Amino acid sequence: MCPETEELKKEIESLVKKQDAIILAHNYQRPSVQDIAHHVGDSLGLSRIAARAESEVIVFCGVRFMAETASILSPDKTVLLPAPEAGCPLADMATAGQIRAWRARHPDAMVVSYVNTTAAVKAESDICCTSANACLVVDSIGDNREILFVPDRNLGHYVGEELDRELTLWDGWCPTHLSFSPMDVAVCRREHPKATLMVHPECNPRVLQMADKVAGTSGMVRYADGCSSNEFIVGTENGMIHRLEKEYREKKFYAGTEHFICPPMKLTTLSRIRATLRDMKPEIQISKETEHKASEPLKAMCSTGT
Ligand code: CIZ
Repeated sequence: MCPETEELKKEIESLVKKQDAIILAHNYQRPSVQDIAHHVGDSLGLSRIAARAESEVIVFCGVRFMAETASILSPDKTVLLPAPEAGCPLADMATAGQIRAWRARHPDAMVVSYVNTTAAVKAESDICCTSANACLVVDSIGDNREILFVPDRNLGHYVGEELDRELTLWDGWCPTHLSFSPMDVAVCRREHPKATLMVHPECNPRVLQMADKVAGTSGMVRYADGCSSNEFIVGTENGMIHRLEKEYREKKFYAGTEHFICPPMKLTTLSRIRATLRDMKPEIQISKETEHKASEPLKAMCSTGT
């Protein structure tokens, strides 16, 4: 490690103590950020850790909707987002006004929103889900209710296929996951014939059909642990490879494609974390009304036992 990075890490450590903070990093963050974090995980797992933590200050290294979720679940804590411009293109494909209008056209339907939504969209939803629990959440809703699933059409399509149930899908997608094509799968399979292919449900349905395992990031960590295979092709953002390599040193992990990069996820750097802790900003601010309304679908999700 270069002396500058070493110095930065020391400064961050001492600021963490001074501010009584905890650093949470999403699985898609840069390796250097994952390495200084107290916890690395998926967005909901990290938000739950934030809510249980004794620290009053949460530095959330991820994109905005994730820090918002942490703030909604920890309304009395200070949640800081080192890269405030880090949006999520998928989350930004649905606005609260659009969801209100959609619901008005389907007055008897339930709105299920993937956690990759803004707080304002969550506030218009009945129940949230993650990539890990989407099937369980949808299955908890009576068969006679129409379901409006927002915003990821591929995750919604996957859930519909798994449950043999028709869902009305919002036409949103993750550009990073869609960049992994069936052709990339064919190339990886040729290069790593012994590897097991794990893919994220936000990928193209044709890619999902070619996979050995479909899972969100927390599911991939568990699957790599339990699976007898020693080699894996990782069909999600490349930050995940660092997490998996650290956890299972004896196994090999290959990127599905070198294009598997979410640019907003890479905006967080060690120097921005230092500045965030030093200045105690930028802080996530959500109006009390939105916070309250957005907490309801998150609570509804938790009450399904997932
Ligand atoms: O919710 C998350 O953390 C995301 C974006 C992905 C996943 O599958 O964990």
